[in-house]
Amino acid sequence: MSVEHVSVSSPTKTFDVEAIRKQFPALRQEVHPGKALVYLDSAATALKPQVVIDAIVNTYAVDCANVHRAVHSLSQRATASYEGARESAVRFLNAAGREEILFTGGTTDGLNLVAQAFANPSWDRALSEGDEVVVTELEHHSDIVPWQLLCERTGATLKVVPITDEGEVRLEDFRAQLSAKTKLCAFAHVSNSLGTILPVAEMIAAAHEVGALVAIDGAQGVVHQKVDVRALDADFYAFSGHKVYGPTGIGVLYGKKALLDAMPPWRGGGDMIDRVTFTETTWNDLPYKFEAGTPNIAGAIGLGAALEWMMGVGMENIAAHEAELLAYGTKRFAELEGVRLIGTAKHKAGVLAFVMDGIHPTDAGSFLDADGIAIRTGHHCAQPVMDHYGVTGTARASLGVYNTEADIDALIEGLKKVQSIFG
Ligand code: 7TS
Repeated sequence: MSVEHVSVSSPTKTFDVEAIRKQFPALRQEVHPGKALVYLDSAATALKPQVVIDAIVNTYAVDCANVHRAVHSLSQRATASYEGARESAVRFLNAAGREEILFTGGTTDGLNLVAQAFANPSWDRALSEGDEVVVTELEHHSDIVPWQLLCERTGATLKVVPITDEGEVRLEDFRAQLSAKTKLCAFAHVSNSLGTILPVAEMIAAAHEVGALVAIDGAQGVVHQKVDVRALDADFYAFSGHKVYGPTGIGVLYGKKALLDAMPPWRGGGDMIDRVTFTETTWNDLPYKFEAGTPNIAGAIGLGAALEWMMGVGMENIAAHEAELLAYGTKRFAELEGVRLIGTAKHKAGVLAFVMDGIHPTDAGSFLDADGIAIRTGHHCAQPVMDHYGVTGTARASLGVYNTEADIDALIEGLKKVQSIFG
């Protein structure tokens, strides 16, 4: 339903944010009497357009059946929608085909799937003592801890690329950690705590030069710009449905077909097998080898609707709109005395993280909430980033496609009010 409401007459202009906003029912609420919602927490989870909600409701209300199992019409329809969602993800990422798109529980789940494979000695890429895994200092915990667990299990060593004080990852610092020992590199496309856009194409090429494979944490990467996994030459690319205007509990792991073919499955169960006997069990074809059990059917269908919705709005339009807002927000923050932006990389996506002199981020967040303004405060699951800046947490406003300059103005006025309360 939604895309025809969006007037897009050229790649970057006549993007109608008011028409977009009308499609998000959550934006119609007052959080407190007289306080309309100003939602600036999309990096944690994005609001959902009606078209996504409708797709989920329809799955449970009408096409309520298991997939890949029955000949009856409901199951056929559910299966067609579920596999249609996979096709949407193929186009969204420009994957080579449906075998390369695995439905997962989200980014965390996808990265753990990759980590499990590298810990499994039945894969010839499995790690062992002396091997190295390279991550960066700005990773989300879900792109740190799976690799720590992997190293613990295999005897491999975790190496960390430091960030600069602007929150950038410099290519020469990344290269300095690479050697013939490097078997796997894992890094974010976009940092959730700083907004930094990493030079992923160059980093992937450098990792490949030493023969390492690369897993990209794309949780924030797919939100703000068009991602082409083949142009990037990513080996694995994980993202979550709930950050791309889709449901929670669903995500995608892209993997190159040749790698997924060779990788052992992680979870055993229904759907992932070809033939089961007590002497030998063989695996189903891709992508099902990695999708054991009844999947999150409504989640996948909702995610498919979300990806179609984003592509309908136009990734270029989304990127241009958010870049304008980020520039506006950065300029307005400069007006505030005693407020320091954390994360000032040259290439940045829609995150404005900050600390305030003498005011705890949680206090700032609570006072803003009283005015209906939703931001996130805390360590943002990136404690090493907080350690880098010597803070326990920050306040973070993060942008989505539905945000406006008025939202930024409300935030700035709200922060001025907080400052006046704290004297
Ligand atoms: N990687 C990055 C860069 C993220 O931003 C997040 C979630 C994850 C991984 C994990 O995603 P999940 O869907 O599997 O949980 N980031 C945030 C955030 O910034 N605030 O809340 C969740």
